[in-house]
Amino acid sequence: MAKLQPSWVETESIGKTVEGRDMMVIKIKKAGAGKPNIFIDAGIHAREWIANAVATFMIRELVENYEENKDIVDNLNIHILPMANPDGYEYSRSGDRMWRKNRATNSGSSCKGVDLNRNFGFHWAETGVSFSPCSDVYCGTKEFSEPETDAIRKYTLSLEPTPILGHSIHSYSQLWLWPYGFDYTSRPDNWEEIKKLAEDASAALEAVHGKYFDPINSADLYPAAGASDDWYRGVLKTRYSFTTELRDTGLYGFLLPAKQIIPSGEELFAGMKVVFRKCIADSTP
Ligand code: 0X9
Ligand code: ZN
Ligand code: ZN
Repeated sequence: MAKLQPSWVETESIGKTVEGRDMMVIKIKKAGAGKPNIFIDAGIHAREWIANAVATFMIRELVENYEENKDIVDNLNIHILPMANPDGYEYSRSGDRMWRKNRATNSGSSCKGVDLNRNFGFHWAETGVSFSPCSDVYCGTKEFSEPETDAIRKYTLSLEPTPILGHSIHSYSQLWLWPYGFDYTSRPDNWEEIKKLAEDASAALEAVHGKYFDPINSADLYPAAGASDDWYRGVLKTRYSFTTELRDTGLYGFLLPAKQIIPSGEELFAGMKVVFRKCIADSTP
């Protein structure tokens, strides 16, 4: 029998996609008013299926294994968008398994889709984008041109207090990326504590199944502007922001076998718990 949804878990549609699907956020808000908020997006890129799966794994851990994760759930309000690009996800199942973008119609082109991780409004379109609608890194006509990114912007800006963490889950390459990613030389003023937290999280992750997630600056992967992580830190002003690139390092790539879902969830959750606990410690007087 299905477990009853606890009173402290709520879902909300934060907006509609291009094709009219709901953008569903799950809020784990046992901590309640006055406790810090955090926001996690997953599946911004359609073909990165392990990201959505791991987000739902973490939701299960937090909600159904509450007793084990009590110190986190009692002290943090956790907002998770496990399916940030549902139109693209559906198309990656029914049309093209390697689809990345959303499913926007682009005027003057027969090519569909905008790369949602090039559409956020912080140094938008300055690096690592294309202005061609046929490109996989097409940044759109302007910042937040897409309903999916605009819904994330509005929802996260509405949270009070401002989230202490914004986190984006992708695949693949096994990386724990820290900001900024739009340029090699721009860093948040507290980059040293952000970098240290990426290193600590990566170490905890590695201890679970021996997978190493390199904790590097995003721009050192390649400079790319308009990603959610940069906007969380630069505009929303979260103290921490990260992008994690999950398994693997290329053997299966985006086509990760289903038997790696649970271990991928277990290891990312171990890393995230280090981040969650730091967020709590920083917010405790
Ligand atoms: O290019 C991306 O959007 C991310 N990599 S992926 O292979 N999943 O597409 C990395 C984004 C890193 N963050 C920034 N560049 N700000
Ligand atoms: Zn700039
Ligand atoms: Zn991605």
